Amino acid sequence: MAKIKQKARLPYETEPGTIHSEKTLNTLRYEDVFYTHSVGRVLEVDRQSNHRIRFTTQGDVRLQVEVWGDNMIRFFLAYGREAADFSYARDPEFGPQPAHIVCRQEAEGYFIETASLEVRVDLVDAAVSITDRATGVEVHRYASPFYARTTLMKGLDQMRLQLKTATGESFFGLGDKAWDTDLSGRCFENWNSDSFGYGRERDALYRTVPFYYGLRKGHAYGIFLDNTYRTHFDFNSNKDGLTTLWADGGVFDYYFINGPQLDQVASRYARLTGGPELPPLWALGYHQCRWSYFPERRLKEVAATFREKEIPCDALYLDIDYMDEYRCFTWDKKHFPNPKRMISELREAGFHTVVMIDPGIRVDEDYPVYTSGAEQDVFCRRSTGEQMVGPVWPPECVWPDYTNPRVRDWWGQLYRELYVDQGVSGFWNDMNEPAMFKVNALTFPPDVRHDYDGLTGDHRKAHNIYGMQMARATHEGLRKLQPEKRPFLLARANFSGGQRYASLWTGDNIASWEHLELANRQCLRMAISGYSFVGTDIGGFVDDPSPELLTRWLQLAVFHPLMRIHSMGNNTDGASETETAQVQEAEATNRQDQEPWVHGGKHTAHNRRAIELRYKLLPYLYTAFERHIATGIPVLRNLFFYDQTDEQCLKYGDQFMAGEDLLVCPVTAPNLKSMTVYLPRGQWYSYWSGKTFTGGRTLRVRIRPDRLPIFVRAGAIVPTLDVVQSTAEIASLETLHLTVFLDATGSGSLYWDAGEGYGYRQEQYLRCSYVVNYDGSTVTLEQSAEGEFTPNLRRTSIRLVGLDRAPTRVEADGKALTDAPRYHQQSAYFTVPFDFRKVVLR
Ligand code: MIG
Repeated sequence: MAKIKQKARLPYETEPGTIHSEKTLNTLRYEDVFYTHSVGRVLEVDRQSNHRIRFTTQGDVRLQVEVWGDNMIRFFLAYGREAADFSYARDPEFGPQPAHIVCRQEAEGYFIETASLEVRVDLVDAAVSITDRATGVEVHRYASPFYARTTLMKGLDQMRLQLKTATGESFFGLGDKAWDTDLSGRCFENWNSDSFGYGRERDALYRTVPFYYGLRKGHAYGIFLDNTYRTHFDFNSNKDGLTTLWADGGVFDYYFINGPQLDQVASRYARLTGGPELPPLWALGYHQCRWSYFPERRLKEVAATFREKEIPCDALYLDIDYMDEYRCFTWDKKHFPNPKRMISELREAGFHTVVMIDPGIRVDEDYPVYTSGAEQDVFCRRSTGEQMVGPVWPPECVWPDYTNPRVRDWWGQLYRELYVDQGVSGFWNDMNEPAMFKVNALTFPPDVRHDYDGLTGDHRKAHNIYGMQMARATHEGLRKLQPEKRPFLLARANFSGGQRYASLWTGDNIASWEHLELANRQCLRMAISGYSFVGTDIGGFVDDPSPELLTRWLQLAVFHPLMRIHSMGNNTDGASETETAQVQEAEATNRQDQEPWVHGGKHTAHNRRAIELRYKLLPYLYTAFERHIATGIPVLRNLFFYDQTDEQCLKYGDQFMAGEDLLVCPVTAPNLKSMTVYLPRGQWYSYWSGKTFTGGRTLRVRIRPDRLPIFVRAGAIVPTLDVVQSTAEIASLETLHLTVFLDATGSGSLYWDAGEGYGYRQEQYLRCSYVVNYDGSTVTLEQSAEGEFTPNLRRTSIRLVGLDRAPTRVEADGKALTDAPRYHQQSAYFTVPFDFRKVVLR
């Protein structure tokens, strides 16, 4: 029997019987009464400046259109007093770019034409449509006029845009969603939430990125809604051909970002909201974490075991238990009697120490952070004027209002002792949604007030940027305290643009195969949403991974820019008072250690091998990171970024490109002997065997326990280094390895610098560009260099893969090599000086 389809009430529609429109009688009383507002008929168009066009209309919603470039249009829709042109998300250094703009008015529409786009505003109701001029594809069209709603009790409570969805249109991005790669068919909410043990279905996670990609008829575009209130994105969940975006308040300030390539959308969004700084090189090494390592003896034991078992590691973390009863910026002296000595001893052994700092400040008259904060009036207040007091780790906390510049300065200075005097290398900001225990809302009540950089607002407006402003305060503080050092900050809650201040981990995940798959999906989604410096709790935070799961997770995380094992351990001592039942239950069953050696034998060997691969690939990763900063192209990209016209790429949503050239195929199920992967069009090499494959087809590959299937684009040149135990040893390496995966032509590059500090901004960097040509008999490989950094590297050991016979002669800069090249399985191996200009191989 056919299922009878019931028309579901759309989420933005009002519940019947609760509130009423303006048509209601004056003699009756209701819970609440609402009024609707629109832009209405366009009466006059005023081109205020070259790029800004203001519409005077009949309705009470104001519309302004700005051209921010030939491929970026900003729409500013405001009601009532909500009108300030202010943004936390936008990169302050970015603004409208020069564009070719022609405007004209016709009988029924006003047209704004740029080199790439035609924007039409209908005069009758101010509905907008946008067409790509080159392809003629309509990429943006209102399905109904823009709508705002106010209610007597709540004021402005909805700003809503409804767009037409094309058949087969796909949607990606939107920051942290554990859902499928393609977001179509579902409605999502953005509201930063502490999400302990979240699952695939859970909607609002720790961070908010109201930016998505649409892919329509092979044409990609992006929409960024710069609104910090709770926002909702419904991608055709009712199968009615509609995409509905709405915000619970504020200004509807959105950018249409044109492609047509996904990469172009990514890089334009990155221009708009900014990119991260180059991280210190050690931060791209392997990190070991746990809740919590203590006392000092235990931490030292972990450090020693890494070195003894020769598993590379650069950073060790201290979770909340290092503090004196959860007082941020203090030490538990019983467990850590002399932090400065301990940190410097770890440093000698090549380990950086990273410590946690939470936003909840313990209410305690004997605690200087609390007393100085209270004195300087830095803590959030409720609408009554009282301080906002609530439970987190300390049973009573107050929270700094990071939306106040004065408070950010105060906060930044608090790191002085840890960062400057004691030698802590990096920080980890947790619980900054802000998370609060004991209440279902998990956070502040809506009446809490915020400075919002002088504009003032309540928590509904500031909630989603609270964590971002904490990260900003920390980042800016660290920059001021040690201007010569690159800060390393890991933060949990965040908002669009927050990638300028911090890296992130995806929060409290679970040790399961499903979560391994989610981990990858979340990292990819964050990366294409502007955050390339991402990682997950490897092995899972809650529960214990099987040996195989931990290994597969490590193998995958080699390619996630933040590579860190973290697990919750057993923390029933001390914290139980404020813990939720869910946390207590998880703790009771979650007792195992989660270092790479815990499963012993071959498992340790596999885990070591994964981490070693990470260290070998550091030059490749670092180069990819630098390229991300320069171009906005994400370090990780779904396969369909490689070829957005190929539907198979979309189907294999978990495969991804790490950097420009490596195609990674995660193994997300146990006991696999083989699996099917997809190679997009073009020529590919197996990273491991050097065997070549023609793409545009699926491939059944054998799975080995000690590595993932990895492929390389033919023509790629991949720089690697020998394995070191920590990045501290890298400066003394003398050999760079280059693997050239031959094609008729190819290219690659290496970006390198001191790995720390800002010398690179004064020419102290090195960028080697390689070009290779192969005509079937002769290979020429040329190198050109730029920048003034002189590394310790002396030689380049080259492997040319894909030859069909052994070479007879190799010349470097006109001189024959003294050592004949070695030839093995279609690869030639030889070594040349690091600064070679041209190698010819016959
Ligand atoms: O309520 O500091 O996501 O990584 O280990 C838990 C203890 C608080 C949550 C973080 C997790 C961290 C834990 N924190």
